[in-house]
Amino acid sequence: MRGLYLVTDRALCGGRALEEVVARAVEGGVACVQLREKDLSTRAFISLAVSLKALLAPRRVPLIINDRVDVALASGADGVHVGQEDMPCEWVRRFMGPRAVIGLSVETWADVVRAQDQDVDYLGVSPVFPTPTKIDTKGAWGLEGIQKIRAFSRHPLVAIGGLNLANAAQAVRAGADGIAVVSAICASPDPRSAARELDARIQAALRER
Ligand code: TZP
Ligand code: MG
Repeated sequence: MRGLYLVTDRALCGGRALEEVVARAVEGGVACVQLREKDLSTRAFISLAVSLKALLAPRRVPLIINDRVDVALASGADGVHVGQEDMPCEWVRRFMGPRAVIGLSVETWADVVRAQDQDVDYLGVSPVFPTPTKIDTKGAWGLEGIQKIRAFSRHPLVAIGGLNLANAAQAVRAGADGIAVVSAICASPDPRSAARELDARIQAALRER
């Protein structure tokens, strides 16, 4: 997981269709999309996932589903992102198969240590900074947290939480391989330009390392 990673939030898209915002974001350089839905019915969740998969597959952008292995399997998504209270990653791997992309959020140092023996494709460093987009968090890692995890972990790191144009490059320099954003793209009046500007900073910082 390298580059710019979009995590969706339909409420932040305002009146715009999620597919529209995602399509523009991908034009701007988003390399991976996670569909995150907390209140949709299973049927509507699958339907939205199928629609995003059809949009993303021809563009070779992977679709990751937040939490829900059933929705990922039903929609042909490329992977699943789980948190510490969700299905254990061993089970996600068993259901999704060896080629699926599995992401795991780490919120504490104990999570990071445990993840070292887990068969996941990246760690979501969550959250880097406090953010109104997700408030049920256990504090924030800060840039020092990314550095500390980078020095220890064998996994690629995707940083998330309060990241934007002003701090994305700093998170990469601290050791993040990917930068995940919600509001910086979903709430932008111009998701394509927002993605393009973010991606330019991220790619420049990745090249410097
Ligand atoms: N997980 C940790 S922080 C977060 C998620 C889903 C929300 C990040 O949102 P934003 O708007 O990019 O700060
Ligand atoms: Mg979760």
